[in-house]
Amino acid sequence: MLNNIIAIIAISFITVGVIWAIGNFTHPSKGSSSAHKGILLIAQDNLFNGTNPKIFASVNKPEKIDVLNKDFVRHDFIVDKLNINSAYLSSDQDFPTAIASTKPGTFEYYCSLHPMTMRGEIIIRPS
Ligand SMILES: [Cu+2]
Repeated sequence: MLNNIIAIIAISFITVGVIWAIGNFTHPSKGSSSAHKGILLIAQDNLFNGTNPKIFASVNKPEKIDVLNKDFVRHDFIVDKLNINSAYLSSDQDFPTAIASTKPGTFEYYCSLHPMTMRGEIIIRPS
């Protein structure tokens, strides 16, 4: 009797383990995916990603970008020459868009509410 119970418990553990393994095999975790996810630009403490980084893209190859406001104040994301304007983003709001250009060049991005501190460059390289 005791042996049967131990056997049932063991089989249960094995079954759960196999189901878990199959689940992992058919639904690999998103972290291991090599798909291109684009750039996440976080507006926080009146900066973009802490350093207002240069953003690189190539001619005729749109680069996905998501601008996320992590501040309590509003921000926006504007690139005049690429016709990008997020409008005001409130706290925790995001603005998915793409950097796309048919010509190489350097384009300024900025927040219209904090243009002194929130400003950087987008560099479109020839492809
Ligand atoms: Cu701002």
